[in-house]
This record gives sequence, structure tokens and C-alpha cells, in this order.
Amino acid sequence: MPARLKGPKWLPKCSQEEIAQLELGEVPSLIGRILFSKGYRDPQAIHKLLNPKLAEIQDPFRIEGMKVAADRLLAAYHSKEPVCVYADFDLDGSSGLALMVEGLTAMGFTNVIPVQPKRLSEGYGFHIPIVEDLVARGVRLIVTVDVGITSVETCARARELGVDVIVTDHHLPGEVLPPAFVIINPNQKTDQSNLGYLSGAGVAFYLLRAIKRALHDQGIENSFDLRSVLDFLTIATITDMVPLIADNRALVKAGLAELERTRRPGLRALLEKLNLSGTSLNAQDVALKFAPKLNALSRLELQLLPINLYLEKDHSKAEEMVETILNNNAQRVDLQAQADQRARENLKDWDNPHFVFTVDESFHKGVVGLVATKLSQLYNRPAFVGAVTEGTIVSGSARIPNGYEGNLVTALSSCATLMNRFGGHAAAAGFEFSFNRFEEIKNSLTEHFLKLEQEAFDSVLEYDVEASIRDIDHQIMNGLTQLGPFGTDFDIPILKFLRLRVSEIKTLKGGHFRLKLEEQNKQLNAILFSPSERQKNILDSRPSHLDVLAELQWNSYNGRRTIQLNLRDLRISEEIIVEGVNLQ
Ligand SMILES: [Mn+2]
Repeated sequence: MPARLKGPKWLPKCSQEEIAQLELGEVPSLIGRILFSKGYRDPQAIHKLLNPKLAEIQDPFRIEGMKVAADRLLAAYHSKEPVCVYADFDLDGSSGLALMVEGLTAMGFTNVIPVQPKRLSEGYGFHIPIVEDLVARGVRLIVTVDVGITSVETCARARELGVDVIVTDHHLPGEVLPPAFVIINPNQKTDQSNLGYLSGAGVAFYLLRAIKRALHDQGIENSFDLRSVLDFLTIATITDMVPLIADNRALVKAGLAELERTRRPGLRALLEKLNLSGTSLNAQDVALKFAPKLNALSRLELQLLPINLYLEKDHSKAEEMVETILNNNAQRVDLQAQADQRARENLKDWDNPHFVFTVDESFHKGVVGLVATKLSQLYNRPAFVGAVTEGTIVSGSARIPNGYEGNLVTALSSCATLMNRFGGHAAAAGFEFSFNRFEEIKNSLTEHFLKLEQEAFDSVLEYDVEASIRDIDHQIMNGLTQLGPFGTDFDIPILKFLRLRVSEIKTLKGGHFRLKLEEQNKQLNAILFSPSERQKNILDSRPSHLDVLAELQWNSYNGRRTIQLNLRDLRISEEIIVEGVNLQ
């Protein structure tokens, strides 16, 4: 297939001249320039950003419905009524479930029943048969976590059966709200709390805070420390990709420290196995190393779920679970690699420049999203990947490459009449259709993408500041740690380096590259994971000088920590410095 060799445009987040002018005064450090690029210019705002405080997070009772919910739960507390917590199967839901079960039990609720639907066979949502089953078991109070805001029918059925449902969710409500006992969702139109950035587990955590306070107001004290469940909350907040701003920053900063020293046997064992024990954890460790192992569990629908590991009290059982998890993850990696390979074969003769689309009977439904992510980066265009089940139904996922401006939901809407269902976000969506519609769907997607302006396809990579290797030292790394946690809406800083001399290029297992880059005799190691075709071509041409976009990170190897550049993109330098002569 023709490689799309044009790379993404590199654009600064704010004018570099403005930053340069800033340097005319008291020369700010690289961190100062990064803060400036992220829009922080006021010393007070910067102080607040660098020192987020748990004591300053919002009052939970500012969220609409909180008092009604807390009162209902306190009634259940006094009457020792069973409380079912019904949570989504993803890590947001599972972590929210764990913190509710722990918190309620620690505060003296005697009968807390955790429930989750199965990812593949039951699917996302708050399901009527599960509610009916709970009623048969005597449950009359259900608290949802990370799910329920669109479950109009299930809430109506629950009401019919005499069950009070407290919906806690953070997803956007639809036109019709469910007839629940009360709804706690900071994204409701009428909610005044400004806490719409909380994860599903975050909303549940604010409910726990409200319950603890309401008990206290009745003179009932308990030894439950809200801080002790911040490890769960942190996993949820990072993996659900909600904005790492305001309260979320304070919660995740404290939560990372909590996770680092967690004594929960399951989390401890997983940290040990992943060599993350005894180091200072950052949000990227959780997002890229820790959470994917837990995620593999629900993807493959096995007997063991994240919640089981979260709540396991026995150390040797927890260690066995971690063994199983890592084996499952290896199985997931295998399934993904097979699907990946197969997808590339399927796409060998693909000549549509706007997107790639492959469906196959051999794809496992649990990995299509991961394969789509990889293909979108490899081909630098939207990727649609579907698993064909029973020869007739295609269910799949779509992803766009980093920096691509298009919207997948809009794209899928262009063939809405051909789909059984679809949904999601601009950058990640899911869909289902009958296989006999495949050709028509491809045609209507092509039409859709053709109609869009050409510029819309040009992907863009944004960077914060231009830097030089001379700027990079331990002090900068410490500054970055203080500036974190980084994540959604508070991105890890991306630096641009120009005209670095390439002194070594090595290929690593898995197709990654390791480089040594130099500037004025100062050298840094660099790593490039999963290069695109274009990046690979550039490195295969053995360039003498490169311009790169990179994030800074620590690389630990054999107990030694070194600073390395994690490359986001690269291109051959246009102006090359003749050895010994600096053209600037
Ligand atoms: Mn969620």
C-alpha cells in the first residue's frame, strides 16, 4: 500500500516569540517556559497548580441530589438494609465499586453487595434481568457507579419492583432522565457544582465523603479514612482519561502516593511484579504499565476480575491472582499480535487514502480497539477494525491517530442507517452492523471523508517549548515531577529539539528504536516506540541530524536512573550544522 509519507505538522501551543521575549527579563527555567506555554502566567495560579491541596477540594454536598442520597443511605445504615453497588466493568467502574464496598463496610454498613455486568456477554449498562435477580435476593436499594444515567427502562422497572435506585454517574445525560430515586451526576444540566470533570469513581467518592459527613453530623464516628481509598480513585481517574485539573489534580497527586505505599495485597503484588515497587509512581506508570494488565482481565471475560484483586485480603492468593493476570495479559498480547498481523495482510492492497477498514472472523472482540489504535498510528489515518461473529455480525472499534482533527462519531453518523448501532467519542468509537452492509458502509465513509476539507486530514502535533539538550538535567526532572501529574487536559510537556546529531541508531525487539542524540558534545539517550512507516524510513536512511519532538522521562535500568527522550516524532533536519561551526 502507498505509505502516507507526509508527517504531521508541528505546532507550538503558544508563540515561541512570546516565550523568547519572556526570557529577556529574569531568565526563566525550562519549567517556567513550559508553564507559560500551558497558559499559567499568574504567580498565584502557578503556586496553586504546583501545590494542590486535598483540604481545598469541593464540598460533596454541592453536587445536586447529594443530601437525598446520603439520607437514604443513612436510613439503610440504621436498618441494616442490604445495599447493592452496581458498577460498570471498566476500571473506572471497578475502582469505584472497590472504593464504595471498602468505604461503606468500613463505615459500618453490614450488608454491601457488589455487582457488575459482564463485558462481552452482557455488555455496558444497567440491566433489567440483573435488577430482577437482585430483587429476588431481597435487595431494595441499589447504588450505581459509572453507569445508569441513560437507563430509563431499568430504573422504571426497578421502581415498579419497589427498589430505590441511586444513580451515580458522570456520563452525559440524554434527553430523558431515568426515573431513579435520585440522580447524582455533576454533568446534569441543573447541577451547579462544576465537578463535571470527575470520573465515575470520583462521583462515588464524593458520595462516600457525603455519607461520612452525614454520619458524623448524627454523632456517629468511624475509623474509616477517606484517604485510604484514593489509590482506587487514582487508577480510575487516570484510566478514564478525565481532565487532570482542579480537584482531580489534588486527588491524583495524593492518590499516587497512596498507591505507592498501598498495603492491599493485590495492588502490592502487581506493583512488585511490574518492578514499580519502591519507585515514585507517576500517572504515566499507572496509565501505561499498571492499568493495562488489569484491563486485560475484563477484555477477555475471565473468572478473575479487577475487583477480585482489589479486595483480596490474603497475600498468597493475591500473588496467584497476579500470576494469572500476567498470563492473561500475555494471552491478550498474543491475540492482539495475531490480529495485528492479519489486519496488515488484509490491508496489503488497500488504496483508500482517507481511512483503513478491516473486518475478520479471526479477530477477538476484546482486542479490536487496541488493533485500531495501532493501525491508526501506523497508517496515520482513521482506522476501523471489526470482529465478525457467527459469520454475520460485525462488531468493532474505530480510532484516530494522535493529533488528527476529525470526529469518528460524525463519520459513523454518515452511515447511521446501515449500522445496527454505534457510539463513542471523537477519538474512539464502537459500532455494530450486518456483514452484508460492509461494502455500502465503506462507500459512505469514503464519501464522508471526501467531503471534508483536505486540511482536516492533516494531523498536528503540538509542543510546548523549544529546548536544547543543555537545558536537560536532574533539576528539570524534579521540576517536572512537581508539575505533574500529567494526563488529559494537562498534557505531559512536549519539547522540540532542532538539529541533534545522531551518533547511534539501534533496532530493538518489537520494532522499537533506541538512539543516541548529541548537541555540542552533550548526549542523551532516546527511545522511539512503535514507529510509523514514515519514521522507520527516516531512521533506515541513517540521517546525520534530526529534529525531534519528545517528552522527558526517567529510564531505570539495572538500578540506574538516566534521563531519556521519549520521541513523539522526528524529521531530518533541514539545516545541518557543519562540525565545529555553529550556524546560529
Ligand atoms: Mn467512566
